[in-house]
Amino acid sequence: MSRLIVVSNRVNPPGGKGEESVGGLAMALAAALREYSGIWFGWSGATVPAFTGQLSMRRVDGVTVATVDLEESDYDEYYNGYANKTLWPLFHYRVDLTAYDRTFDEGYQRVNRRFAETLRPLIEPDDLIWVHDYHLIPMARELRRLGVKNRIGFFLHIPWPAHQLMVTLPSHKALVAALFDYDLVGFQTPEYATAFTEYVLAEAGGEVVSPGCLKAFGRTVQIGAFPIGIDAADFAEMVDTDQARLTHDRMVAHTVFRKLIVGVDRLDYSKGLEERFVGFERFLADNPDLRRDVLMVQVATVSREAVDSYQDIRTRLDALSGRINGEHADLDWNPLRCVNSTYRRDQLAGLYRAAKVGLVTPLRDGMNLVAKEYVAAQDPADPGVLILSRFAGAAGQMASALIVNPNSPEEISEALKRALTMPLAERIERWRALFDNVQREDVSAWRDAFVTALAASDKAKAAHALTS
Ligand code: ADQ
Repeated sequence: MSRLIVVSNRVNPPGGKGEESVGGLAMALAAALREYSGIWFGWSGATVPAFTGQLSMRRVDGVTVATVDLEESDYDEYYNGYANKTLWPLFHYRVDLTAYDRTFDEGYQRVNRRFAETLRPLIEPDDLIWVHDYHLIPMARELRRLGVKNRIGFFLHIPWPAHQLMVTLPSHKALVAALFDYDLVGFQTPEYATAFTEYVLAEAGGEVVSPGCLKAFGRTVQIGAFPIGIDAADFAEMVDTDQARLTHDRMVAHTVFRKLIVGVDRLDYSKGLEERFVGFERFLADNPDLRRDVLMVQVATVSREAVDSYQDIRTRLDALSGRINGEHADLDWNPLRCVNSTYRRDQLAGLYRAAKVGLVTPLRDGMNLVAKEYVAAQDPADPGVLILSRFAGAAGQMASALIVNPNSPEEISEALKRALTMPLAERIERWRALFDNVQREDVSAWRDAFVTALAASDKAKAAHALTS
C-alpha cells in the first residue's frame, strides 16, 4: 500500500476520545490517518518574524506529523486574508463580505509555494499526496513546478459556488486552472461537482471527456463527489462514557419538565445562527401552549476572531438572544442560552443525547458533521428529531430529517413544533433511516473512496492521454 501524505492548513494530530477539537476537517483527518501510516504536513499554528522553512517532525499515534511556522505577513495575507476574507465568504455565497485584495492573492500564492518547497524533500516516489481545502488550491501546481510526479488529490470541504458567483473573483481562471494540476478533485456533493463542471465548460472552454473526467487548460482531471462522514461507531460508543453520561444527566436534570433543543457550531456567519434564533423566536411567539416546555441551548465556539465579520456576528447574536430572553423569560426560565466555550467530544455526545431536537440550519455548508453527530448520539428506543437546512451538503444524504429553508422563520418554527410533538413511531422510523446512512457513509468509507479513486486516477489519465 502506498504511503499517504496528507496536507492541510492546520495539523491536529489524532487524539483520544475526550480530546477537545473544533472543526470537522480535524475530526475527519484524525480518523483517516489512524489507518494509513503516513505523514501529516501543514502549518504549526505559530508565526515567526521571517520564514525559515524549518520543519518540525514528531510521531503521534503512529502518524508522522510535520509542521512549519509561517511568517506574520503570511498569516495576515494567506490565512486571515485570501482564505478567510476572500474564498470562505465567496464560496459560501457571501459576495457582500468578500474582500478582493491583490496582496491577499499574492500572500496565498507565496504560502502555497513555501509549503510545497518545505514538503518536497519528504516526498517519496510512491507516495499518494492528498491536499485538503480552500487554503491550498495551488499546492499541486507548486509541487509540479518542483518536479513532483506523484498522484496528487484535492478535497474541497466547503461548497463550490455557482458559476456566476465564481466569476466575481478577479483571478478566478488562474484558481480553477490550478485545480487541473491535480489527478483527482473531490467535492462534498454531486451538486458542487456539477457547479464546477458548469464553470469549466462555460468559462474555460473545457469539455467532459468521459463521466467524471474534464479537459481544460490543456490538461485533464478526474472529479467526483465524496460526501464526508463521521466516525459513527466511535461516536455512538462515546455516549456510554462517564463524561458523556455526566453531561447528559446534568442537562436532563437542568431541563426537567422541558424539552431541550440544541445547536452546536463554530461562530460563523455561514452557520445561520441569527436566522436560527429568529426562527426560534417565531416558534415562541406562535406557540404559547408549547413555549414554556422548551429550552434552546446554542453552543457557538468562537473562531477566526481576527476577521472583523466574525466579531460583528457575536455582537449581533448577543443582542438577539438578549431580545428573545427579555421578551419571553419568566422567573425560573430563560428560553435561550448561548455559550461560546469549546467542549470535549464526549461532552458533546452527552449533550446531543439529552436533546429532543437537533437544530442545524446553516445558510451554506459543505457538508455539516454536527447533523451526523447528533444522529449518531441518539437513543435508538427514544431518538430526538433532526431539523436540517436544505443548504447543508448533508441534506442530500439525510432526507429523513425535517428539511427547512433557514431563511424562513416560519419554516423553522413549524419544524420545531412538528419535531417537539412527533409521535415516537415516526421519530424511530426517521432516525433509523438517518443512522443507517451515517453508519454506512462514515469517515472510513469517505477516506477509502477518495484514496482508491486517487490511486486509480493517474492510470485513467494516462489511458486518456494515449487515446486522445
Ligand atoms: P466546519 O465548518 O468546522 O467544517 P462542521 O462540519 O459542522 O463544520 O464540523 C464542526 C466540528 O467541530 C464537529 O465535529 C463539531 O462537533 C465540532 N465542534 C463544533 N463546535 C464545537 C464546540 N463548541 N466544542 C467542541 N467541538 C465543536 C468544515 C466545513 C463543513 C464540513 C467539514 C468537514 O465547513 O461543511 O462538514 O469541514 O468536511
